[in-house]
Amino acid sequence: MNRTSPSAEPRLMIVDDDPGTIRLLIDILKGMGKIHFTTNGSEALGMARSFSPDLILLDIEMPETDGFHVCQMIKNDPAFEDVPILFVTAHGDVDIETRALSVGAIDFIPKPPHPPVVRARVKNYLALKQRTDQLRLLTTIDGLTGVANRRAFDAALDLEWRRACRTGEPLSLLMIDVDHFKRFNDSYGHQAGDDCLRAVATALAFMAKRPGELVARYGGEEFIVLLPACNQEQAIRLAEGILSAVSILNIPHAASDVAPNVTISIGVSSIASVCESAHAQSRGFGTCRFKEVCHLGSADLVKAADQALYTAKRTGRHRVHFGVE
Ligand code: GH3
Ligand code: MG
Ligand code: MG
Ligand code: MG
Repeated sequence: MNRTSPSAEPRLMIVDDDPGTIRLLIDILKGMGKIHFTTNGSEALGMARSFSPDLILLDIEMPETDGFHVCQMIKNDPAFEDVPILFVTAHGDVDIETRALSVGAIDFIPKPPHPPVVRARVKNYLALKQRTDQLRLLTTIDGLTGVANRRAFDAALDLEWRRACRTGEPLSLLMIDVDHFKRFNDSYGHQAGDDCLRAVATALAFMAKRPGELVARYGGEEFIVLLPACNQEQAIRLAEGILSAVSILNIPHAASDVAPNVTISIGVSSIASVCESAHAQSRGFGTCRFKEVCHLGSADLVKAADQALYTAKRTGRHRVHFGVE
């Protein structure tokens, strides 16, 4: 996702087939941020994905892929939903302006660019982008632990579930619950309980940090980890690693009958096995053959992880469990 921290240097991207205009814009924008540019419209989406711009200046008239098309491609990717795109154009034509706004542009910069106007517009839209990022952060991050919140998890899970159904890639989940946490609060106090949750969340985030992996606080003392492109065996292996990582935090828990320190239990689920038990057929190799009739949804993956967690608890805690029994 493209989210700038308030202190980060803004990233500006210029797409224009005319090197002269690019040079001029770079000169005008000097000191306002880090600039990447391309003269080729068809390279714009790839550059946006690798550079994560905070703002894009886009030429309309370009050979092959014109600005409208580039704008549409970029705006189709949810990662760039909040990134302002300003069209740089010599046209004052109402139809062109309407079309540009309808494909997702936020404003225009007239050609030839007038330096004070360009700087003022860019400054305003960068400020807007920064405020949007801060709001996004507030609505997607769990205030206590700093990991993603339930809402952010639900959105990411929905996206990854659909992607996995489309591509046949594996997808796994870890549902994690702190063992005897009520007793921990009762023994050490709620404040210490909060510190413990923060430490556990940090350990989880440290362990699951491959691109696309997401650690979220699912509720009270429960966390969930989304593992795209990760099969059952890999998920179980990571879960075992997470179990050890929390143990070696060595947070004393005298009231636990599991261990002298804080431990967790983990339920693991994987899309292949959820689909297999529903369709009595293996999937995960190539695209799903049951797409038309499938009644499964991402909630089934969560339910399977939850059931596995329940078994992990019932069979002694401080363990990883996969499957219902
Ligand atoms: P189990 O091993 O079966 O999971 O037992 P448990 O005691 O951990 O589970 P239970 O659901 O009985 O208790 C969960 C406790 O987590 C109760 C609640 O006070 C505590 N808790 C939930 N959210 C927070 C929080 O934000 N901070 C603190 N300090 N405690 C919390
Ligand atoms: Mg041009
Ligand atoms: Mg619980
Ligand atoms: Mg618990």
